[in-house]
Amino acid sequence: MHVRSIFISDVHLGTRACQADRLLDFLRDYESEKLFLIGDIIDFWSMNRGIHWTPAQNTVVQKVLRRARHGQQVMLIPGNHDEAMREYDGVSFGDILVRREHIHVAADGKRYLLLHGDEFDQVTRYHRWMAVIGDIGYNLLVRLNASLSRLRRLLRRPGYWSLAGYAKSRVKRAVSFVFDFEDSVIRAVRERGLDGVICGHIHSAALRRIGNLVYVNCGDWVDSCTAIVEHHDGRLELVRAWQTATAETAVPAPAALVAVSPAPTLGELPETAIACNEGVIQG
Ligand SMILES: [Mn+2]
Repeated sequence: MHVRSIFISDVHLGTRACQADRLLDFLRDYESEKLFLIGDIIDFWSMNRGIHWTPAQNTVVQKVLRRARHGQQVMLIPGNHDEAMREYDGVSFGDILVRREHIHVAADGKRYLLLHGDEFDQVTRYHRWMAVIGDIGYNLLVRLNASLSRLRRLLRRPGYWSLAGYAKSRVKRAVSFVFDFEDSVIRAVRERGLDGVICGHIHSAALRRIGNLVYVNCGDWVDSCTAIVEHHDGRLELVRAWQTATAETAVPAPAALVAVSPAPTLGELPETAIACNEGVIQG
């Protein structure tokens, strides 16, 4: 498929978690005029602790360089895991332009702020709890807690300490973290008079209207394997690579794709968050 632009973030090359094969499949399926790499592409942070570099990750780099060489506009907006690159704002490396942030004008004239997003993150560490502890995890914790209480009685420790309660407070902070993040990003975009934002960082793909603005998050390539594409008419679409890989052979393609127009309205929460609210967070 040929699209106008591709937006990807949080690839985390150099780590074991990086799903380079999935990304290669996606890049094979989607050709574009412009390619925007929106941060945490190479994970220098974790590479300090040890490098996990596979042939597939090498191929990702080669494919990106090749696109730039063949006249595609390729831009790298560094994230917090590749923040060393931020010193090179405005510098081109092998036809890849590095920018701190960028205003992308879509084919329909809409103006989107492109930035990684860690600038708006107050509590980076907590959001992973959201993925780790769903309601299944919560039930598990409750059971684990029963054994823990027995142990505490055995050790004659006074009082009652709830592991699940502790985790619950953490999840609560995680969920509010995601919405705080979106709120502050959207506020910044509104102040600048733009139509929307395309960011990454929180590993939570999204494409929805918030008021009169569009909030777009590219997701990641360590877990969800998602990207945003802009069609030639300016329409944005969230592509989930897990589904596009099979779309050609078996499943009808449109089911895998979510377009911007029927996106949920302001106030509606993503399903995961609703599940969290019902299952876990009850005060
Ligand atoms: Mn990040």
